[in-house]
Amino acid sequence: MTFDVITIFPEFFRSILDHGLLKRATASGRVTIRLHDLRDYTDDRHRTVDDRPFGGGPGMVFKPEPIFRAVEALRSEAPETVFPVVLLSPQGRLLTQGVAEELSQVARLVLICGRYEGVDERVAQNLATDEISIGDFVLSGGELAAAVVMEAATRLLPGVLGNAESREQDSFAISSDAPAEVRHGLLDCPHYTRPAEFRDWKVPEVLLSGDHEQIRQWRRRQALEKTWRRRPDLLAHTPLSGAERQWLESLQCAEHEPVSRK
Ligand code: 9D3
Repeated sequence: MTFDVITIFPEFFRSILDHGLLKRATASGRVTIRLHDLRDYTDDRHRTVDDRPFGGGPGMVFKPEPIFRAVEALRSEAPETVFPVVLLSPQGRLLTQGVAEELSQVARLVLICGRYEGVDERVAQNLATDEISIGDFVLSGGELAAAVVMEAATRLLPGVLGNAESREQDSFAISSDAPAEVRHGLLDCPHYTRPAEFRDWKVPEVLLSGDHEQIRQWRRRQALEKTWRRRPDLLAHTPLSGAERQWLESLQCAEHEPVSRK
């Protein structure tokens, strides 16, 4: 898979490309990440990428010409192939695991990172094929969002993850052919490691018991309870057994966790 990132801050991506998953994926040749400096697609002496908004108002807006020129240069490299052009913007559809799975299916993805007050709307209307937001909070630009999209899509590519970090166990994984112990669409259960007692806080007895069926059931119930308390919205998509449904109903007398904790 190839990502083409269009940005005024190509250097911004160095640290994420030099560590962890994206480093491994690029080193093994499974992923290629090409960084394109938007200013290289300007045609004036000052390499201008932005201008004042028509109609007035604060801040600056990305001009359309350099962005169109950058994407069209990428298209002319491979005129016969079509690939999605994603504009990262607060107005986009929300990134979910499902969207990440969708994006990971394509061989090539262009990611346009905006800055300032925004990007000329003609980019969203006539150049981008998709517009994505990573959540309802304000960032200063699309670079972090592009990094998030690349990491989420890359870890879904065949051969990128080892068994130890198998994506089948991911909290938000949505594939349907997984073994029974996999907790789809649920938050994860708690994890513990040694020591069995730390500052008077003991690891739950069942995890030390060696009884794998009991452990499996405990983990499943912990995941269900945590999801019910913190993210009841996720349970709408979770297939539940009759026993699990009953057990959750017994929790209904208890309270959802308050928004602020401690
Ligand atoms: C404070 C400025 N806002 C006025 C209502 C609009 C605004 C413009 C540009 C807010 C953020 C940005 C820059 N953000 C992104 O480019 C962005 C983003 C985000 O802010 N949140 C979540 N996902 C994304 S993807 C790109």
